[in-house]
Amino acid sequence: MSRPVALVRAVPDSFSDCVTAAPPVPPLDPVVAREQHHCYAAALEAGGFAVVTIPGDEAHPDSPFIEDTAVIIDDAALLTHPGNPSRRGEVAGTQEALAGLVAVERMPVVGTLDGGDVLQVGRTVLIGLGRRTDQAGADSLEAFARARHRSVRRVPVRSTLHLKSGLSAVDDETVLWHPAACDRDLLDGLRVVEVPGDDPEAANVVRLPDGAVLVAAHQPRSAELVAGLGLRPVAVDVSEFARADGGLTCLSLRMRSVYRA
Ligand code: CIR
Repeated sequence: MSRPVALVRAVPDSFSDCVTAAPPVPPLDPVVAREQHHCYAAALEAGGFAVVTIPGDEAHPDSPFIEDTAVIIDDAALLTHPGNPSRRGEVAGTQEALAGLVAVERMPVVGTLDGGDVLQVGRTVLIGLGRRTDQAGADSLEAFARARHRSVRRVPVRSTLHLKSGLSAVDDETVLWHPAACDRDLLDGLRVVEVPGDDPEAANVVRLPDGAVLVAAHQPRSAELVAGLGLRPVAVDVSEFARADGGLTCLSLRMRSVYRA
């Protein structure tokens, strides 16, 4: 049986040197992260993805956050130019892994774009403008998305690292939204479920092909909201990645139109 592909990137020993807004105490532990990453990949697989794992990259501690390095629309990928210069070298590994799966395009090195700022809901692509993605980066993605008949909206990010740090989709029209991510008015036309509380990451979930929704175990609010929508939450512990400022979505590149046995 063929299933949509999800690409993940293994945790390197250097994971303890990830870029973080504040130094994590205690320091990040690559062994814990690796264990959690394994469970994350298993949950994607159980939910209907064919998971492809590429090796970790010791030179790039943040490389497990593979979502930031490419945006996939249909059967094509746009390689990004990440906003944090220390992460730009991650893109080569993603490029190599995607080569056999999708048509790959590279954006010009003017402007910055992180995949974590790109939310696809139905045929709409929301591009967050903030700490990691600028207008020139958004221009590249907009051209790529419009060529694939998507409508595009630019959304200033309020205070989260990425747009998706506080906004994600549970189906083709419904989003979980935390006010720290963006202005609610910019989500006009979508069904918006507000996530209460102090932690925007509770709004970061992953849709699984079988219809269930992956939620972070340390964010019980996500599971409640997802269940309230009549969907089945599947919890996975990604707390070590949260300490590195990452959420569930950033740990994989999901290709809904690319199938593999
Ligand atoms: C970074 O600061 O770039 C990483 N430590 C975390 C990236 C998380 N990515 C994401 O939310 N899309």
